[in-house]
Amino acid sequence: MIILTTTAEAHEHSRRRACKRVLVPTMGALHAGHVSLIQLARASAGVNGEVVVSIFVNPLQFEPGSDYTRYPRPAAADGKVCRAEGVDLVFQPAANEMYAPGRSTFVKETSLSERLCGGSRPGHFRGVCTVVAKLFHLLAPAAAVFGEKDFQQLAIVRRMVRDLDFPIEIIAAPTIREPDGLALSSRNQYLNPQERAQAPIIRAALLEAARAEEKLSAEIIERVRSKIATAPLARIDYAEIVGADDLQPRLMIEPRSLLAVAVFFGKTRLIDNVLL
Ligand code: PAJ
Repeated sequence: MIILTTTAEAHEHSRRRACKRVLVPTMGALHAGHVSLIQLARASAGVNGEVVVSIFVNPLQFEPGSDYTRYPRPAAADGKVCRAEGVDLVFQPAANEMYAPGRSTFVKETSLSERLCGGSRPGHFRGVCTVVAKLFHLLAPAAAVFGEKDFQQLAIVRRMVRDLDFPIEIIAAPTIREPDGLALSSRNQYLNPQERAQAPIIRAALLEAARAEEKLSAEIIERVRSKIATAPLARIDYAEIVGADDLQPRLMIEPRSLLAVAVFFGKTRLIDNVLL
């Protein structure tokens, strides 16, 4: 396994290799969700292809005062996971390697980014698009894998790829969960035992909504809100029903309606979604 840490090396490597390269962008603290993405990347790249994992805690997508400094960075454990999964190349740059001082160019998607997580985390998706565009340039993959847990991120990356003509196939990966339904996330380790015990209410509420007979979005959302409210430590950031492709609100449940929620447990914000 090759480990590269500078943008110059990444450019040089991308120019030299001709096989099918598939990228899995991550912020590290790798868990079984990330592993499932790596395995999809291998399936897409084939045995002769190259699976690349980027590990970079991107300062640009963290709002001021959030968890950027305390975000977990278990470099040795992440290296082990990548080796065990047969990853060919890890790109793990330092923050000052990716961002020159005085940077003034960003990539901003201006429609899908406005609602949901974009509403509560202004600037977040501009940071995501900017770093993903840079990774696409640096590593020049034929395909890249993104998780459906971050459904809005996936939709925005697809839009960016279309709008800016990146010759890159975007592969969507299903959400991997704990046995009790909680979606795996690097942030789950922030939860204290009481919060962790209550967090599966999110998935339970989404599944109940998916089974419900109601056709009016407002009624379904009310159901979700009252179910989540039964967990005393939960505080809802948003619960919305949108079209899965345009991420615009839907008054009625239609084919490809997406129910997306963000819920705080203490300072930890968890997201999840389900197609209705
Ligand atoms: P990170 O949170 O590390 O997630 C990396 C990838 O793993 C994303 O595509 C995410 O959707 C996926 N993922 C996370 N949890 C998952 C789960 N439980 N099941 C399946 N996939 C899961 O998302 C980011 O990093 C960053 O925003 C990034 C795209 C790397 C840009 O900085």
